[in-house]
Amino acid sequence: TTATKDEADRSAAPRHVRTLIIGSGFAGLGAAIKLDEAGQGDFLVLERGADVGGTWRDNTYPGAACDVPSQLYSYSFALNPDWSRSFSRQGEIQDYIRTIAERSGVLGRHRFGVEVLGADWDGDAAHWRVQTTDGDYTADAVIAAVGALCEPALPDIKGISGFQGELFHSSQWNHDADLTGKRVAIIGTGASAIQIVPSIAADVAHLDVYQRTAPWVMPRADRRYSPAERFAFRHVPGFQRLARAGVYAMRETQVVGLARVPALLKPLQLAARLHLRRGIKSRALRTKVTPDFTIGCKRMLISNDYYPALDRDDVDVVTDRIREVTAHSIITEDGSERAVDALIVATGFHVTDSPTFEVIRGRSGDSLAETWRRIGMQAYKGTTVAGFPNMFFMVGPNTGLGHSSMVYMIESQINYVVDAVSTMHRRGLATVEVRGDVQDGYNRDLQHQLGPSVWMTGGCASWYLDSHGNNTTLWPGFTFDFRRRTRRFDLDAYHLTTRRTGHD
Ligand code: N01
Repeated sequence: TTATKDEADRSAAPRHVRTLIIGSGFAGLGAAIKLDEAGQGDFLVLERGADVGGTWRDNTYPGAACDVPSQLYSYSFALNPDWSRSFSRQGEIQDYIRTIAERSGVLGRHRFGVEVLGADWDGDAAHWRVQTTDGDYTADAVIAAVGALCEPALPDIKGISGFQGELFHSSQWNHDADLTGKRVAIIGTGASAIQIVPSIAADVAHLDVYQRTAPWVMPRADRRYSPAERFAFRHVPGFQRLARAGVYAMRETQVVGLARVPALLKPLQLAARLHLRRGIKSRALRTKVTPDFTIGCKRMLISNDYYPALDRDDVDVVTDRIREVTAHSIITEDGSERAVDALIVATGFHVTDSPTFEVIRGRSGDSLAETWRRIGMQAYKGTTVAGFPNMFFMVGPNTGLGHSSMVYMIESQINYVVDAVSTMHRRGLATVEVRGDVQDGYNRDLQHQLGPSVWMTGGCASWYLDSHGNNTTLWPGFTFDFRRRTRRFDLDAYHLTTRRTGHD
């Protein structure tokens, strides 16, 4: 019966909503809550997972925790006085998101387990046609809140598909796989790997860490909050907002070193070297894991237990390039072979080449991926793209941060998008499409600002850069500047048509 009903649903006429939100992580959920508050409650959230939370629902690997202080890692409209630590762990963040979702009253307008297969702009009807595993929808506006770090990038290594042991990506941890007493290999030394390594090192028989590029690692100022602090967060008016403001201000000062004057990063690099020296006794190992680029060029990592874990006798750092994976081993370029029972690939995500970009087709019929291959991955205010009317991208190009909380950027984008949807409704606008010249100017200015930044000059290759060599992921300035620019939907940057006359 269920199958018949599903088939009937899929063949039925498309269901129409004013706003369709794709994804229910911090961005999609926040947009839903704020649309509702703005009286724009005619929306539906499609989420391919079984719950809200996005990256925090998916990344359940051992040791998963946030490297942004807890005080900054919540919506400003829903502070969490109950954080137990200064840097929260995955479970606590996921619980927070779920609690907010339940409290908000928007869960009834969520459809879980529904994957979006494609979205096409229908110019005649002035709406999006969205194909999903639950049949077709049409929507006046689409908010694509699909996340930037959600499509696992699997390494293209000879023989890996024939590996006979456990094999999984860090963001798809197999909790049924018991690693106790096994020979384990992990490929990658990014933010995910450096949390996994110390969490499993003591349990496995042997751990090989395959490092292609050594990361810079700083101390992690993580601690449990005292009962007095927790009392104050909950009961002393303004105390938590003050704590949040303090952490925010400290983080913002890093922008000056990262983006404006990379030379100012020298003391930070010195501190990281001291941290390395304290964490690893063996000089040879220290040399092996000393980075060869300026700190900050790639994401700066924080950990107190990564270096001591690498220093264990039963952990090896392998820097020779991997030549081949066989059924039960890894062979490196120098010809040595290491037995492996379980292989963890902590190799990151498709950020600038997400498969989602292939299935969104705009006014000309070109996909977002084709458009971005041609002009580079760019948007206006990280949110709208010329040729894609009434489509709003959350965590779009150049909204990422190297220093502070993405939740702040997400909330800024939410202001902008909710104002856009409200404005369209109030003014009877059928379409809003950012002007190409405005988008060009905005991005020229961004790349100009990014030019001297450590992300461009620091001597590293990173997922911050696209295939054109441009930094298309990071916001180069202060986050309050982004907040200021996204406070209002700026109609004059857009081509508009109205429902009544066809033109405005
Ligand atoms: O992924 P990454 P991640 N052969 O892309 C290596 C966020 N995050 O999942 O540096 C061999 O950073 C690659 O090597 P190289 C955070 O924004 C946040 O760790 O490219 N190695 C690198 O070492 C972060 O930046 C938290 O030379 C290969 C690693 O794999 C983002 O997620 C926690 C390879 C990939 O590192 C991604 O982090 C965790 C290959 N073929 C993650 N391909 C917080 O705490 C890749 N590598 C908030």
